Amino acid sequence: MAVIGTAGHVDHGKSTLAQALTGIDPDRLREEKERGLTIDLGFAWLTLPSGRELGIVDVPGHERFIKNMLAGAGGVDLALLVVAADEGPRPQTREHLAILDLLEVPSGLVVITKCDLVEPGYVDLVEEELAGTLRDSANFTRLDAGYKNNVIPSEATAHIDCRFLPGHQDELLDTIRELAGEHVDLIIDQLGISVDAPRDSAFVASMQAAIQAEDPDAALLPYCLSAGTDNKALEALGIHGYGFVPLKLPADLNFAMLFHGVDERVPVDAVRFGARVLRRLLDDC
Ligand SMILES: Nc1nc2c(ncn2[C@@H]2O[C@H](COP(=O)(O)OP(=O)(O)OP(=O)(O)O)[C@@H](O)[C@H]2O)c(=O)[nH]1
Ligand SMILES: [Mg+2]
Repeated sequence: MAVIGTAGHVDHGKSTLAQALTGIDPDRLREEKERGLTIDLGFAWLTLPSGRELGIVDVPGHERFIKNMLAGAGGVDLALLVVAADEGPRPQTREHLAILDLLEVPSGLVVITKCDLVEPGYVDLVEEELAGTLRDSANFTRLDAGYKNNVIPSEATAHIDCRFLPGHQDELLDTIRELAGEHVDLIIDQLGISVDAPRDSAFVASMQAAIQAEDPDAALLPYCLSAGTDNKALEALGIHGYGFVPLKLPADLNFAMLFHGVDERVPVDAVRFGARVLRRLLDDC
């Protein structure tokens, strides 16, 4: 029997998804039902229309029960990484993903839950954020070949801008080498590190206070940014960069799609908001 495992941050809807798929409530302990929180592993199963049997191991998301999650994730054939649309990726989303990676779970997919709690269009933003957070990326940015119209070029060069998740450098380079094949030389002309800035610091608390003074509903969340290249150079000098660019953007502006694109722009009001927040942050430092 193939086994599917859930994974993801606390309260993002893992058990609800397992129940929706199977009709079986995986939270079997009384305390779990009373608290609405998974503590220990839960199990559910279903038979696919093809007759194939599937088992589901439902894991807790709360960081206190990470040991139980670890026990459940070993040996699953496919992981369902559950991310709630109203919160996006949170610390245990990344932690569980790292565990699945470590345990070499062979395949997985991301399930976005609680789509009913957000405005239409917002799910697209969550999807884009997830793509940058969960995957390495490689984009062709420059292609050069030839010097004359009627001469076949003896050489062609493609520049690839790669962004790898922390710890994924070798894997990404191996994949590119394999895809390039034996007739293409891979030359690394610039190699940056993946940096991870500390979250429990007075500076982060100041950022939180500065943004909440201008927008009381705002929450400061850590996330994995596929940009912020300058921070790599600063990290070498012992300076942590946070990519803190506070902009209060209209819900219907898909900024992620405009970022470093041909028509990159934000409303003037968003910049004014950001200037006010940064002023507060500077005053506090
Ligand atoms: N509106 C809405 N609520 C949802 C959805 N999925 C889950 N919920 C609610 O979110 C809460 C948490 O759901 P759970 O399934 O217990 O979350 P979980 O990821 O299993 O939580 P832990 O196991 O404790 O990490 C419950 O009150 C669910 O009813 C959804 O798609 N829409
Ligand atoms: Mg649960």
